[in-house]
Amino acid sequence: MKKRWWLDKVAYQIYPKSFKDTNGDGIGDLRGIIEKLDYLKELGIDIIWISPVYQSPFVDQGYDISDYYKIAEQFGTMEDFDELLAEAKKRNMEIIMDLVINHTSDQHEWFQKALADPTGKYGDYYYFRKGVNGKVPSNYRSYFGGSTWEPVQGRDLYYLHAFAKEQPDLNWENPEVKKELFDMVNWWLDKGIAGFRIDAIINIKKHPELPSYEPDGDDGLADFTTMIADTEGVGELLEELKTNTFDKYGAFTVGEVFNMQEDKLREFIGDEGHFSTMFDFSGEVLTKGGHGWYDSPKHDFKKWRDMVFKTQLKAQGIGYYANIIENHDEPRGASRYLPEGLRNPKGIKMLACVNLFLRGIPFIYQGQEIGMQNFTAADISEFDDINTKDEYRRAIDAGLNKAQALAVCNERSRDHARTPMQWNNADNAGFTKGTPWLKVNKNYQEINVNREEKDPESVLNFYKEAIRLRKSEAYKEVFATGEIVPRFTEFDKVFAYERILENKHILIAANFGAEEVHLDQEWKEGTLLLSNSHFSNNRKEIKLSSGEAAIILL
Ligand code: TEU
Ligand code: CA
Repeated sequence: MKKRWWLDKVAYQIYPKSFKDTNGDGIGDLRGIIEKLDYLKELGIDIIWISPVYQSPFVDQGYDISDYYKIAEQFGTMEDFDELLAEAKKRNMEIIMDLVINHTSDQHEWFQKALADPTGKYGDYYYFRKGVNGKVPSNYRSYFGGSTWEPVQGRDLYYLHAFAKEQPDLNWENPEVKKELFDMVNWWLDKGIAGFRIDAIINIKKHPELPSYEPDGDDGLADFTTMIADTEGVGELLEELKTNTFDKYGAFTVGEVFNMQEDKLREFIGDEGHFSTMFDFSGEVLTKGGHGWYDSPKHDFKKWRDMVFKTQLKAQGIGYYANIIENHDEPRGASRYLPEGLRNPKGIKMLACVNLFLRGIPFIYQGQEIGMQNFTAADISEFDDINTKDEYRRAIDAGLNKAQALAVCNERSRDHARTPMQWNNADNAGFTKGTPWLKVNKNYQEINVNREEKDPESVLNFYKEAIRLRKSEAYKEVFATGEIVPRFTEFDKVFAYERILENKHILIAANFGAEEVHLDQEWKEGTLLLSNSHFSNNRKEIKLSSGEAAIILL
């Protein structure tokens, strides 16, 4: 039986490159994180997930690791890391690392040796295959566009990469690979980190024959996920990983799992599951599909709300999800989930209410707590992200003009989440004294930590209040483990649910619509626990203005 010590905790994701720069090179660093630990403590954070800080050529911002045992020079040293860990512990906070083990960087020593001798020991660390009739071995489309097969110069050989060609996939069928990875995981756990967020993990199990599939686009390719969905046995690998590593340390693990087979939830997050928890991407995935961002479905409030509920209900009696509205791969939650008229402090606080009190552990992404939003690029060159550049090209290839393709990226780019953290109203929002690696959002004069700390009505202070409520002695049990029951779903623009434990009933209700709504009166005797405006429940009904949210104890 799992010990779920983390259930009444709140987690926070740091994207180190954009968090805080202390040496003026324009790149956030470990010392910057140390500097801001008190800020996070004050916010109410217990667990910090740090996106990759390992040595890397940064083709995919550190998700391409060239040495698992080294800290990237830009970010600092192993001494800095150890200090960060110690300083976090002093404050009773836990650190979890990013575990990127589906692939390495092409600069990793293993891959360099494999390239030099594909038939030798290290060749079997990756997927090298012969071409078929002078062409690629099979027809998968990589996540970042084009074939997943990259030719090896001077030979009739290709290697497999689910993501960029600089991210070759590791061969999890090879016991030596698993041993190397498990040793590495244990090395980090021995240091005293609490666990891992586990990257792209569903991709580690490949179909043994690596077959081709019916093309799903004009490029003659089929999505890599088609093969993954057609593959059995990822569970065995995940169990092996767990028993050889996490289990020995009681580690906290959160899986980044897309495309899980529907009936496997218990195996993933049940009492004996592969992970402690995994992110709920079900709402986010609603805007995936088509041939790229340019022809994928638009956000639809009702579909999103109903999907969140469906997922929550499904997990009940099985396990707990990790709940997010944004991360480093997504646009800002405020820009995505709020209608244009509500992308203001009131609306942003409302969004916080519906997200933070769901069943499961909330993960706040850096800047979310101050209400950071998307930016508008005037030109594609303002984007840095490899994925955004690929999606721009896909849009152009599909016949969109430049302005239209740019608009697509302005809506969906991963860089929206990667602009520097806005600390104050000084140059570059106080993120760096140098030139930031990615431009600061123009709205930093208004949206920044320093200003919001002083403003009792700010988004930041609301987040603090909401987190305090979630973790309060009186209610932490009901929020952590209580049942969830969707409410008022007959209202198309209302997001409301009850959390119930024994005789405690708490209603979270929010109005995403432009019109005022009147919900029924059974709550009229309730006690208001939290409100994002001037809610008065001393009346016969619950009346919520546009953008209003209330949390009421019955
Ligand atoms: O993302 C994995 C993933 O499944 C991708 O589909 C992701 O959603 C991507 O942003 C597509 O738009 C993880 C990391 O979170 C991401 O930053 C990395 O680029 C990727 O793995 C490769 O390591
Ligand atoms: Ca720096």
